[in-house]
Amino acid sequence: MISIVCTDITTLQVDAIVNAANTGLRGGGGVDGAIHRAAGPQLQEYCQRLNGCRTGDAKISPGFDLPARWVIHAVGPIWQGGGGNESALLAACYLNAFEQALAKRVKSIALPCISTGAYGYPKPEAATIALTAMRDFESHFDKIVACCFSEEDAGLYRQTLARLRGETAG
Ligand code: AR6
Repeated sequence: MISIVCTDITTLQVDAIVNAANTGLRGGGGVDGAIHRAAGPQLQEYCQRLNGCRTGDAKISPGFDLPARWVIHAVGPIWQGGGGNESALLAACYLNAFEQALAKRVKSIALPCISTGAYGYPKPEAATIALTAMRDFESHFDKIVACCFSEEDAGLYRQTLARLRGETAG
């Protein structure tokens, strides 16, 4: 089941939340900053030992002080106009985040709109990639939460999900 919510991802009671991280896993602004603040300093210490993460890939850590047991740090591409393989990298980032979750037997997972903040990915295209990946993995989880951070983003996600479902219906 995919549900679309508009909230702070750090508050969600799920097995794993996904972070929109950078290749150095150094923490930063946006959702990354919020996750590090809520998880506490142990998260930064743990991440320093993970040797970074390539764009399109994902690494997992404990959630420390978060309600979520795990944090999956996924690194989305920086938008460069579309000619830098960004769409494949964004799709890979969701796929690898789900693979990390499955390896830990995660049943409920929440994901932010990766790359659409500081990294500048156009939101409609990013929503299609994100929700296509969520649909591909839907049957492996009890619950997939698409965690938007504005009502506008949540509306776009609802519209996009309805369109994708319509395209495959019948
Ligand atoms: N809960 C859910 N979503 C959030 C939250 C939150 N607490 N805060 C922001 N968002 P961004 P990126 C949304 O910039 O574009 C960091 O510095 C936000 O509205 O967090 O992948 C990293 O360290 C947007 O829709 O991530 C990297 O350097 C979405 O999260 C870089 O930014 C992603 O925005 C990654 O950039």
